[in-house]
Amino acid sequence: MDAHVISVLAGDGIGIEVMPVAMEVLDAATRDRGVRLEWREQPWGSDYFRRRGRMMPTDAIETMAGTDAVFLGAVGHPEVSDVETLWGMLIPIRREFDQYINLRPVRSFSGVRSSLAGSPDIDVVIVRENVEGEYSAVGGRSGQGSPFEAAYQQSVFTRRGVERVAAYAADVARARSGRLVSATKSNGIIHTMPFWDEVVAEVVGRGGGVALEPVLIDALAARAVRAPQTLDVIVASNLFGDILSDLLAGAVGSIGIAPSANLNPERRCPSMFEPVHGSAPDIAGRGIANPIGQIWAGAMMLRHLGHEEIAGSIETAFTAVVERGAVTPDLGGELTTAEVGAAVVAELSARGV
Ligand code: GGG
Repeated sequence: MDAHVISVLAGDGIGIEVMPVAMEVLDAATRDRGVRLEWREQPWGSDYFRRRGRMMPTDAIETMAGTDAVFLGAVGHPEVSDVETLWGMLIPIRREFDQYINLRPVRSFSGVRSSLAGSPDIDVVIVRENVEGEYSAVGGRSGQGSPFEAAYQQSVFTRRGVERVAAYAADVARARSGRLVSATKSNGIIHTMPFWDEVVAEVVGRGGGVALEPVLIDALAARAVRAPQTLDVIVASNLFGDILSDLLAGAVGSIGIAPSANLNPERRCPSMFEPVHGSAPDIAGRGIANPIGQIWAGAMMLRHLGHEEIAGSIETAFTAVVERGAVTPDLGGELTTAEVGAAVVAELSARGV
């Protein structure tokens, strides 16, 4: 029996609703296949913050370090500052565990109406730098209360940080079409972005076998809407990668489908798997959140843990469910979160899993 201990952080809002559904799907897919998932559920998040004044206990990282992976739902609450929720939970986990790659696949599903005219076929992998860049704690404010008040935010791009994300993205591109688009803005951001361009070109050129195309982020946003079928693998900084992945997921039809993997490729620390969506307070508590992003993130987790075949069977099952229209309202359906989960479990069973 191959056993894995998983830290489960359902978090806030719809995270609490999609997480148990995804756990059920993963349990169903692994049962009888020689894999046992031992879930360690943690009550951390905004409710914990309101009771204890912090999103997670001080020894949270140490606690999770002893587990094989982190499965995260969503963080964010209308009554708690976004700075607390992100910098008190999501960002420290990414940084403490050096999860420097954020892998975000986005693809079309037949039968799911794209938000774009002509329903272009989208199949893109975004490789987002995940621990530095524009997400930086360096900065501050001055002149509060005066007309000269100002805020400063210092982006930090290190050679090592850019090199390792570029190398990872080049490997992903090599395994796919051999084409890699690098999101840049070196005409407007005149220090970090020319540095990004130089280092990405050096690393990709050194490895060979990849056609690199730097594209300004504004033009890339337009291209993602106008001609997403021309994109295959994109390497992007922390902020640009975050925005582009939401944009492309929205273009496919719903951000509720999109998964992401926060990876420590060297496996020195646990990696973390989460849907791209946030806590969605507007629909939280209604049982209608789309669980596919969380389920797909779970499949990515199993693949990372060495269970390629099981991951593939989950992906095949939820694809069949989505493509026959058994979906939540964000995709035009009428099913609840639990009903979509049950449909995926039934599909696994029908396929002999
Ligand atoms: N699924 C985790 C979550 O709640 N993400 C929302 C969010 O704001 N993420 C920011 C980021 O990925 O940098």
